[in-house]
Amino acid sequence: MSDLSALRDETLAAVAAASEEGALDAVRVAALGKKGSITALLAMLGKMSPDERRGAGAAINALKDEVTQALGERRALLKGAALDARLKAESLDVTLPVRPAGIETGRIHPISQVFDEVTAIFADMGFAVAEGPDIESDDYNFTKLNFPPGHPAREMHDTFFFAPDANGERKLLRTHTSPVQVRTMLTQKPPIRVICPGRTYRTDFDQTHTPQFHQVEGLVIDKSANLGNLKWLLEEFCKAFFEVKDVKMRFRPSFFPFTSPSVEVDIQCRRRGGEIRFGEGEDWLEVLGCGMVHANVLRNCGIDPDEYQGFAWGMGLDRIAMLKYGLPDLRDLFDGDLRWIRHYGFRPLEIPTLAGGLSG
Ligand code: 2NL
Repeated sequence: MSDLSALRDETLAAVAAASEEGALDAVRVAALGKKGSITALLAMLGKMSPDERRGAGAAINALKDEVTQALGERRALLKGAALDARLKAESLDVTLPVRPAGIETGRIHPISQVFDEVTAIFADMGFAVAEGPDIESDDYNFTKLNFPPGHPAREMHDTFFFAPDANGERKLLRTHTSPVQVRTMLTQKPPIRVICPGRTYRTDFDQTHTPQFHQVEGLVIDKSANLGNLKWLLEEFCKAFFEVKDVKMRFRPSFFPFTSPSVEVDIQCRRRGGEIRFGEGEDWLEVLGCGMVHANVLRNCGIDPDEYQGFAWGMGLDRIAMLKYGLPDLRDLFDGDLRWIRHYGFRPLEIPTLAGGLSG
């Protein structure tokens, strides 16, 4: 029994000496683990006579209980001490200013803002938004749109072509968003009312052109869609977009392969210094092109021109963004300069709606 009392003193001393939970666990394993000293004593009970077992069993079990309890108490103590130490070390200065979140410092690019504004205006008039791929076939970008074979616009002029594939097909970067309308006509039955905003590409780079730019086109196909409807629609659009009560617009005859008749649209403005005002003045500013969809285009896209007719329009977003927000240089739109976006960008939560105001 003196063995037992030595083991008791030794084990309890080890428990008391353990200074962190890992060390305490090592003491537990050494005493009560599979190969522990107390476990070994308990295993010996099986080999004793019933008399011996009665005396020794009680003493060994009492030792086991005492050690188990000591371990539990020591563990609770160490846990508390560890928490106290962490709380001391990780003190937090709650008086420091809060770091601003991305939602406050991030900015919406003026092009994205104008996309959202244009979408809000046409959505309000019942238009859906359609999108398509930037890489297009010659067929959807040109042929279906009534560009005659050998037409200069489809040759190297202005178009980024890819190398021909195994079938000899030459893909390209769309030069306008019209192929999206082609896809819409091929897959949907009239009446159709869509706008197609997106990226477009032409091999042009100077003060007023970037090789990648942005367009919004619109398309209406119905039994009686006519130029009068188109005029009204564009007037409503310009008033809403430029946020003026009244605009004077001028419709000039023009040419596009995919419309007939074709029209270019100017709006009246006054330029003073670097500033432009719409709805007054004596200058004219070209804002978009439009027309009645050419019968060949309707036919090419599976629509019977004897039953349906339609109108379409297209405008450069970069240009109307510059006009509306007084952006001095087109190339700034594509530079990714943080100082510029902080000045000209829009707050993420001020989403344009007709009811709430477009530009806040
Ligand atoms: C401009 C002129 C225009 C269209 C685009 C179009 C599309 C189809 C059929 C007929 Cl699928 N027309 N789009 C029509 C007239 C003008 O864009 O100056 N854009 C910047």
